[in-house]
Amino acid sequence: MAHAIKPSLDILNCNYEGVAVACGPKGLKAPPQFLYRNNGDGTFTDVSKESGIASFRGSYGLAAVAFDADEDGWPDIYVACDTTSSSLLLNNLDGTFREEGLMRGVAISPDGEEMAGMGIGIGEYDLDGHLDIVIMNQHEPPSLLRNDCPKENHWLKVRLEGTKSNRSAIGARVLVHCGSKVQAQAVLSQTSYMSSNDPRLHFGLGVETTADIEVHWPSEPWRNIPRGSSIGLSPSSKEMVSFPDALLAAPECQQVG
Ligand SMILES: [Ca+2]
Ligand SMILES: [Ca+2]
Repeated sequence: MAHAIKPSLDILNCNYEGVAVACGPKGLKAPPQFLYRNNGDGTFTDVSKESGIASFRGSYGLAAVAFDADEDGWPDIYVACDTTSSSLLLNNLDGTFREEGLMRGVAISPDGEEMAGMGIGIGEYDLDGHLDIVIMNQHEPPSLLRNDCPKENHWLKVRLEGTKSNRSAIGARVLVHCGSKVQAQAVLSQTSYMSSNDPRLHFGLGVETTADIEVHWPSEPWRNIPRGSSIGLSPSSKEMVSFPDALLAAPECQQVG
């Protein structure tokens, strides 16, 4: 902040309707971005440098959402930035990321303007199987970005409906075992700044055609959910799975919700 522009009526972005205020993002030093890896024991490790995330500089990142943009089975990250180009960080499958926002058409407006991206919502508006993006922009209409994913990777959607847990299944966590990997997603009421994702969870499977689904419902103690409560699937390629939690209760699981 020592080098930040001071409030002034004479400087753009430093006054509001004739009153000198703290300057907007322009003029402030663009901060680095961070990625923390979950250690699985309640702690996190800062992997910003080795993942390449820390090298993406020059933008005012405001909201970030992880989703599998190309359905290769590896999560990517979209970052909506304030007054600067937004970023799409694609997963290199080795713990690092590359930035392809401009190349993929999600960095700036169709007019070539940098937007003030705030909240992000990921979901499906056209049901073509590819996750689309809605961005809430400040002082501008929202942007709807259709995903024209060219690859024929397989995917799986999971829609949960609670009967003992809450009906929207908020708080449920889904693990998809596919090939040698495990993907984890949770049903949340919000996923970004004043925004939320499609409640249907979307998992990219890459070339895999089978998957096991393991659901941890909020009404069940985690320790009582055995691996055997998973449902094994053999989707031909792309499949929507919809089921209530009652179908997933293994006999030895005692529902408490
Ligand atoms: Ca991906
Ligand atoms: Ca779509």
